[in-house]
Amino acid sequence: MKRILIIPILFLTTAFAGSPKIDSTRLFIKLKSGANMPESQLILKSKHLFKENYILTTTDAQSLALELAANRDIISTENNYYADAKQLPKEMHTKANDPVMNFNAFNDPKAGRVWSFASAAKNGVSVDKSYLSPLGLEKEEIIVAVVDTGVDYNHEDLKAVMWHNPGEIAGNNIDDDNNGYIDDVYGINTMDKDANGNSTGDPMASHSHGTHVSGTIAAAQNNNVGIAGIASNVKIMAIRAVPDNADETDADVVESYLYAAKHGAKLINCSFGKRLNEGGMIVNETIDHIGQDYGVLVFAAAGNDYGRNIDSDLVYPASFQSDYLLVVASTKKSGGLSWFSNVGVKNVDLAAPGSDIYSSVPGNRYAKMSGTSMATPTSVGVAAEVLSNFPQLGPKQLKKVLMNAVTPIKKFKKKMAAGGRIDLYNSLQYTLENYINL
Ligand SMILES: [Ca+2]
Ligand SMILES: [Ca+2]
Ligand SMILES: [Ca+2]
Repeated sequence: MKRILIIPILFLTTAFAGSPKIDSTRLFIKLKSGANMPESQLILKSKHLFKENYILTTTDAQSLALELAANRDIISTENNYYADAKQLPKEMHTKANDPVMNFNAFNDPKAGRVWSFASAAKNGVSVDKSYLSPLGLEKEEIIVAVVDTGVDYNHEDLKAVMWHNPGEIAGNNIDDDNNGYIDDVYGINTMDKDANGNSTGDPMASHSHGTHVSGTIAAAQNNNVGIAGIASNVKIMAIRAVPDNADETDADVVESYLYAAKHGAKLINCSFGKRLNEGGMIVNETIDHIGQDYGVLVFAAAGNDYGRNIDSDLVYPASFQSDYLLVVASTKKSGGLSWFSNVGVKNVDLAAPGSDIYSSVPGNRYAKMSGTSMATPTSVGVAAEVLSNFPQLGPKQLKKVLMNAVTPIKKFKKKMAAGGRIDLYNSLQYTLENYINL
């Protein structure tokens, strides 16, 4: 008889939610080119986002939207929606009889617990194999933004791989690089605003989620401490935009994406999502904008609504249409899809290990977590290592490599576009062999 599984509750969505909650203090507007910012007593502040898009701070977003509807200088307005509260994946502590694998590429004492490092035949993504037979190329440093619940940047296995804003001096209460953020040394915190309503500069973790995601991508390899991340020459930019109840807003997501792109991130990990959107397109436009103008590829979790098809039953940002978005489903150690993972042959691109993933959590600890939240950084880690070896790849080329080089799995054919599990070894070999044709 099989052992009884204790199933954690994750990404618990509010199945009977009504319309999404609207932020009454902010409104997005699209201004006609060359037009002046409209004047209204309801507007407290305006901030340019990109192209014709602005965000207004207001005393009453709904009244302002009504007022601007008649203004010929305004192409459109869009509310700032909340995601709706839900539960993030929880830490599951390891058990004495949890299997420990033998990986030869790393000396990190707990790396053997990261089962996804195994070969494709053992349902992993061939991390160990890739490092044991390196291509011999000089690897470029890749900046990865983790837009999440913040990161414990003092963690013993993360502190060496944290991105540092080169223009910012820590702790002097001055915005040294004049980017609008004071003391943003590791990234920003859109969950914490200063007296002027600006996001603050300390993305220290609140929930363990973002620290776990970061370790999977980038935990220091071969330092004889903890685990190893999948990528070897990567820096984590920490952006806290997801509150502990996962009720993030579109405005904070847009701000995070723009910050990441402008400060050099080439990959963005988005292990969050929401079910309701009501036509809001600003996040989708931002993904296209940073893809086209900054060469960024955004990775989004397919979501954990127990096999929901996100082609017909949409979730965001995963169901947005963009060449610069890669959407990830979750697999388990036995090779199949995780019981919770969403699917969609059109909107889900590929799958990656996401069940029982062992990684770093705040306070120099390590724990397992499960979710498409964990499958996403597994893919980002693979992508970062490929990009590090082949830094000339653009975001669309990188997406093509990762999708074409999956380990094909028959059962996945009708569930996601690439029909298989991401694989580091195959992706590196595929790029090497097809480089001139990509
Ligand atoms: Ca600054
Ligand atoms: Ca400073
Ligand atoms: Ca380590």
